[in-house]
Amino acid sequence: MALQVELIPTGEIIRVVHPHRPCKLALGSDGVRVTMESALTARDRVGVQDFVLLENFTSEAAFIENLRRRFRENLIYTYIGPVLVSVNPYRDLQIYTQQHMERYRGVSFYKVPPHLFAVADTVYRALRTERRDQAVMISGESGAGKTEATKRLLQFYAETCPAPERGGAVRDRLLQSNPVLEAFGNAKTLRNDNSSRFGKYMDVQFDFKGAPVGGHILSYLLEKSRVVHQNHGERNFHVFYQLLEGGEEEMLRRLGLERNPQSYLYLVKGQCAKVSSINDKSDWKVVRKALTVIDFTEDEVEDLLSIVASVLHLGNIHFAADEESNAQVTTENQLKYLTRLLGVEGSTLREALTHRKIIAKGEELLSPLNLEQAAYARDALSKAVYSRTFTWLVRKINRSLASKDAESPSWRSTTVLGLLDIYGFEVFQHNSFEQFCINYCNEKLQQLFIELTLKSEQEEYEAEGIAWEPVQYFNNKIICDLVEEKFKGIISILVSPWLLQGLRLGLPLPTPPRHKLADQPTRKSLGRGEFRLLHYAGEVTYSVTGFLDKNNDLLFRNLKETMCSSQNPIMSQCFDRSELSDKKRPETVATQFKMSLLQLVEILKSKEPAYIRCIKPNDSKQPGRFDEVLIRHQVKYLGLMENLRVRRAGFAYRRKYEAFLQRYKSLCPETWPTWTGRPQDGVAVLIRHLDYKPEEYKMGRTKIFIRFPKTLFATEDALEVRRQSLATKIQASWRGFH
Ligand code: AOV
Ligand code: MG
Repeated sequence: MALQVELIPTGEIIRVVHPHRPCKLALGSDGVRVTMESALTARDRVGVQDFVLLENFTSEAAFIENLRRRFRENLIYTYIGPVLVSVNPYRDLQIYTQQHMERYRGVSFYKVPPHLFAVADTVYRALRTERRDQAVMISGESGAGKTEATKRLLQFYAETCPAPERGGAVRDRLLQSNPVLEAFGNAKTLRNDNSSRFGKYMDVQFDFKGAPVGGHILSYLLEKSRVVHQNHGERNFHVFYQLLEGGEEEMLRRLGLERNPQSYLYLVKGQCAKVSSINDKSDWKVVRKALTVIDFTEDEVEDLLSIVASVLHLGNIHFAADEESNAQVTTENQLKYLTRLLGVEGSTLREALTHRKIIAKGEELLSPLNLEQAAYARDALSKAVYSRTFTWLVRKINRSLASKDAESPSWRSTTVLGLLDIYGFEVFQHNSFEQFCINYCNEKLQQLFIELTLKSEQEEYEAEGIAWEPVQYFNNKIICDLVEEKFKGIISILVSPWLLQGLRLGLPLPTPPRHKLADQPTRKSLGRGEFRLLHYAGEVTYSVTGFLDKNNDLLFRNLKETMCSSQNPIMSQCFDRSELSDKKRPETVATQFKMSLLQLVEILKSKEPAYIRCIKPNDSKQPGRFDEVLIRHQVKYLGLMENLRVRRAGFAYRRKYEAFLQRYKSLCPETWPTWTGRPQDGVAVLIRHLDYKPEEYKMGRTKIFIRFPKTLFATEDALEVRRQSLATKIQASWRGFH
């Protein structure tokens, strides 16, 4: 067989990479005299599967190189201790099959290569054995793979957990809630063809036997401005395109819709109704089936789609100015459909779209709107209708997911496993209120990650009686404070009168103090009406145009009244009359968001955390491309190097005495084949036999801590040698036998 070698000069040494058995050769100075030094292990080819085992753990270059090697071999998962780092492969690697689930199910984390399912299984087993609630926090920027990971986790639990005694349908409902929520809450953006435009936290409830018996979803701030406007290259929410592409003729006729998305103003602003990676028609089939699984009756489906269609009709409502410059509706056909689909009086809706009702001194006054105001009112209505329907949808799904045993005593014995999948950090050319909220949310979760990982490491060292060496960590609390602090924070000043004044004049907001951050893009000077935040993940310049409107989220009173009178059962649940009599000024969007995030943080803190840190390998959504600059930036801002330093804090490796002994006991005659004493004493005997030096390790209360990777590697190599010699002996005895 011809030997193919690839020569990579690295200083004095030339590496010869054999496709099957890599080996390292030293080149002599007097010609081609080569001496084989030693066989390279798989480590040189595919990197280490836990970053804590990197020789040079403080080197970012070594970190990236390890990621690169693994990515090249399609190994997208690597650990930092218990934290899973995942690089989006942008291709189907066939690594989530039934066989993979079997392989990882019930198997110790460290016995199998890193995988999402290993985390899934570890979390599940902790939930069962310790009976503590768990939370898997998945983070990373837009397009890094959070939503995919969440879906795979759910799939793992649905397929590997035992079936509940009754209410087995809950597994299907858990899975099927996804396509529905994605249809209504995801959209194509420039960063991701299936970008989540809402935050999602999902609890899966398990009974005492470990069977999934229910679920509950919390959703966070849907980006509703997308309903009426999309930037170039982006789309509206998937459901609109799905309905037009996949809906039956008969249904579209009832809804008064045409198939072509180009007919709808709300669908063409981004000029990319068609996306090559998306099949709206087949996605629609999935969504339609899923609606049935999550308990939608035919009538409810019809009511829901009537609302989706109404939004499209609303977008096509045109106005013309009469001689007094007051807006008049000119699109009678649209109005006719709206009247029918929403179940409202035509004249009421017409009046509400063109007038504003003001109540002064107990008297109702109707003030006509000009063209601009009418368009504003129409868009505000579309946004309100859509976003409230989304909230309704989440409630409806929650009713379907609710454990049917909720009233029974066994309910109290359930444990929950939370999955957090939010919208990732994003920066566009133009960043507005939506990006401000999304990035603030990411900032908050990053802070939680820092707090919790540091805390748990510290606690482990203390529990094991090992001295803790403090590690410097970048703390982004300063940015969270800047956004959310009472009175002084940006969210508070968004409702302050002086700011209103400032924004109208286009004055910039105060810029926060600079702090150490990852590679910053070139700074451009701030324009009028702009402010800049130095987020943990990079610098973002926000434009304040529209900030206040979006924050105040105003819907004129007569539009609310009209919707309260709707005969569409979903609409009438979305618009409640009590809202009309409420005198109190409603909380602004950002304030509500802040409160819901604070609650989310409390929920997460009350559970045992697990982390998945997703990395996006390139900006072109392509497989196989490892864009080093982009990746280095993410490694930096996700705090992965610091995470690694904290994890190492002096020790590369730690393992429970039982597990360590079990793995290596064959290397010492005194512990092989069985050790009957305390595992800790067995480990002491074993490492004495292996000649560990005192500075190489420490014995904690339940675990051995090993300082350098090379100590562990030497032990691993010894194990490999023993295995091979054993295999040779077995072969020889077989030969003898024959
Ligand atoms: P995100 O949730 O992190 O972005 P997604 O999970 O939607 O990102 O991933 C974006 C796309 O990358 C997916 O649609 C897949 O095509 C691909 N992808 C991600 N993970 C994998 C994987 N493990 N294997 C194969 N392909 C994958 V955002 O919601 O925009 O923050 O807001
Ligand atoms: Mg997502």
